Amino acid sequence: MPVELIPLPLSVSEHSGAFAVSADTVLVAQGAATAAAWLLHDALRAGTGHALPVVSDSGGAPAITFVVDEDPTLRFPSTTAERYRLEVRHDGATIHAAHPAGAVRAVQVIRQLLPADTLRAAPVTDTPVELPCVTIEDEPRFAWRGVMLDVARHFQPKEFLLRLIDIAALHQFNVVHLHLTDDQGWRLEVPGWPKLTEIASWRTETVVGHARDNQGSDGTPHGGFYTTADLKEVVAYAAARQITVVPEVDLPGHVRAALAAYPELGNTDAHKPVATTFGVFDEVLAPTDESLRFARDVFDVVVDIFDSPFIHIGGDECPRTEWRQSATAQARAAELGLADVGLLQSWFTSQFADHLREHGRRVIGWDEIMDGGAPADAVIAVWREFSLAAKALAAGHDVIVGPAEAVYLDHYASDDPREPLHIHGHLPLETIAEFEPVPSGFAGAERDDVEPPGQVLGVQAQLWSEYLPTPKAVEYSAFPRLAAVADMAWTSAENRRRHPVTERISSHLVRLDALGVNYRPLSGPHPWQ
Ligand code: TNX
Repeated sequence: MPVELIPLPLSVSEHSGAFAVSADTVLVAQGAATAAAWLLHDALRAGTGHALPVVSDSGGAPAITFVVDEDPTLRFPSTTAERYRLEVRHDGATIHAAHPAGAVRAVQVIRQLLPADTLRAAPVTDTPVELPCVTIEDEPRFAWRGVMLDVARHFQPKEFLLRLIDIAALHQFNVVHLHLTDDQGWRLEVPGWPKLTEIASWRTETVVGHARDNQGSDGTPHGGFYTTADLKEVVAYAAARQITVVPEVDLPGHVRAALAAYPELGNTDAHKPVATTFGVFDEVLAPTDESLRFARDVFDVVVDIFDSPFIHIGGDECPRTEWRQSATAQARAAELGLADVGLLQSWFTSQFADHLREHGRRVIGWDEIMDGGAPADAVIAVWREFSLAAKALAAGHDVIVGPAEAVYLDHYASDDPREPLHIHGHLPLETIAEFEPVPSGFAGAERDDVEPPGQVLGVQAQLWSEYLPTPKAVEYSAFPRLAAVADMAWTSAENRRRHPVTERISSHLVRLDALGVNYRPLSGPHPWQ
């Protein structure tokens, strides 16, 4: 059987035969290689029941050997840090990498090379599992391979975040972006601002409609938040898999939940509850010192919890309506010398970027932060339409490509009327499989690391959760389409053309089955979600 991997490595040479992984196999690793060996240990213990020892010397036993010759100049995000070579022979396997990240990527490939049943938590088996003999030389096309989960519209249990991280790791993603705040909920604790978790994390009704459709709600309360300890656990779990958790606090728009807790941060005297419908609301932060103090307190706790070099400040869909109607906002704009109150968003973005820069972090914002100008070091997360990627690159920004037309997994997977309720149009797997994320005219813009600026850092899928109330619903929307995004993000353009992901997807479903993923069948929608 030819090896069918998702994503597809740069080069795979298949040899005859296999290495039999049994209870006698040892995992050899030292120093920087040890973490990857333990990751494989955990995977094999779950899948075979055997707890293979991690040792510094095989003592002649059949071994999977990890060698990490660390190059200290490598840093995230960088494609070179994730480079690895995997060689499987009849008598053992060896992994070579120059950074622990590369060794962890090799572990994920081993998980895919083993029989899919090994991904299932299984009782102890005395039958060895076969790792086919191969030589793989690999490195990702893009340094940023992300998946965003919106935990604001619907709160998801911490256990599901861990599960999603593990499944993302199997697909060689290296970023999990958590959209932690929005109009319908606030999901983290901030010292000094207790009402965020007492009030802003909860809504009294579950949303079933869309603001644009004027639909109502069914009256069921919904909400939740992660404790600081929960989030630190999520960050550590991801770090063990060489995944960075990128937090997003969406400001200055999409703040109805925060304003329900602290109405004094808003522009009007209206005290509205946490939103129970979806859409774009007029309520935004007032451009005051108190709002800046709030944002600084929030970002201070965010940088304490998350070690990501990038912090997402949101910045999408921020209507100017309230600023135009507010004398205070107009006075502030005049005092700042802004030609128009609309430029207050740019002012907010620069304030956040300055503050985060003091913490050694860079801001990411949705593409609207370019309107009126964004700080030169801001990364633009392109979502409204792909053409904005070229615009952002031309302006010298680093770019994360995540447009609705190519990677919005909250859209319908097909136009079949039996698809469960989703948002907007439909995005079939084939469209994702064919999408080329580097805009024409910018060929080669993905090859390097963070320097120089003006590059495509990578690709990111979004899972907005207006209509994804449960882990099962998230999995249904995410899979198998997320596997096609993984291939777009990792696999070289040439390999994608020669071996389309659509030809490898059926064999991959066996892996998703073993993991118990509630994926949408290729043949059409489930009658359930
Ligand atoms: C637009 S994408 C939004 C989200 C919605 C999404 C639904 C973006 C930055 N803003 O608030 O959830 O559409 O597809």
